Amino acid sequence: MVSRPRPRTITFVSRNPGKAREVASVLAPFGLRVRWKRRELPEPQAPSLATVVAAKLEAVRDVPGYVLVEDSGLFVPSLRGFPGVYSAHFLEVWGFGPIFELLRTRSRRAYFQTVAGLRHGRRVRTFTGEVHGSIALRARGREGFGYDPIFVPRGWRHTFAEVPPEEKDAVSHRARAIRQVGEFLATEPRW
Ligand code: ITT
Repeated sequence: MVSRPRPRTITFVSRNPGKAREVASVLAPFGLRVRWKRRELPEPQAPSLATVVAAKLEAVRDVPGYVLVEDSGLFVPSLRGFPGVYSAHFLEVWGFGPIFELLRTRSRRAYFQTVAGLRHGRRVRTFTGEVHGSIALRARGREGFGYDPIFVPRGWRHTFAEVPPEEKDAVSHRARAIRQVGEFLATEPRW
């Protein structure tokens, strides 16, 4: 059996610098260096993160080596999963205001989900991570990005934006998905 050398570098394609930082720090303990390629990928209107990731994986076919993409969203079950797959667009257009308004009379329970997609040549794999918690009564903190100021993980008193990056990385949806990527590459050297 011929085993291939393990990858040392992964190219992460995204427009979001906050994601790139988190992906790099989660993969570092696996001995993987992350090269961030800043690129806006097509995001079709799709019913699931997995469908968006499939489109992103298709769009990075031209990138050589091991390539990673991901799509994430904040899902509020009492809003039937909204903003979910529309999280980026909703935040850009409306900010947090309408979410606070809608949740005045509804359950504040929420979760983040990340679907990560790994490509190497023609092979692709996906990995999913989630973190459950609730929507804060107001935005708090300056760390992180996106919805971090309004998300409180279950069992925490602080939002993701109120803690140092390592604390978010210990439990986050993204870290949970990306750690699986690191574990997969560590145990599947022939992939
Ligand atoms: P890509 O180029 O990787 O797609 P993006 O910022 O457009 O970058 P998404 O579509 O996956 O990424 O993001 C959906 C939205 O959810 C967007 O507004 C993000 O800021 C937000 N988001 C994603 N991950 C988050 C996290 O860990 N904490 C807070 N908000 C997050």
